[in-house]
Amino acid sequence: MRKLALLFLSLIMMPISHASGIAKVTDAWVRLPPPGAQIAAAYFTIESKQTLSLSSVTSPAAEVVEIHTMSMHNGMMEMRQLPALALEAGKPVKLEPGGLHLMLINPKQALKEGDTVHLVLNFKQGKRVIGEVDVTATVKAPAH
Ligand SMILES: [Cu+2]
Repeated sequence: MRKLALLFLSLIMMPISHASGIAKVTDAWVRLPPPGAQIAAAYFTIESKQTLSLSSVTSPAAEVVEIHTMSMHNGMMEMRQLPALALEAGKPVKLEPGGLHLMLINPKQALKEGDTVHLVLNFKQGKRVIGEVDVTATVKAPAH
């Protein structure tokens, strides 16, 4: 019983980490939106050594950031918001055009090619907040 209490104590006293040790994010970019667009999509590859979930994302560059998925519905591509993005230990997840993406809603400034957009990724394990990871994404025109 005492051992269990100690274990619990050490778990709740674990500091919230700002290190990138929680998850590795690579190739972060934002698709250059058409002029006047009120949304922009962001993509990256994310991998975590532990099973956890990307529970929310914020950015100083946009009013709201949502996690979206795309799927075919009655022959039409549809976007749907996900409450969280589940990550399995050691399995990279790719956010890419036509699939999973972050949706930046109401960008605070018009985005130009080469701009950098700061994203803060918040992670949870079950209901427990485990920390955040800062990501810098570069605005790029889609390569066709
Ligand atoms: Cu979307």
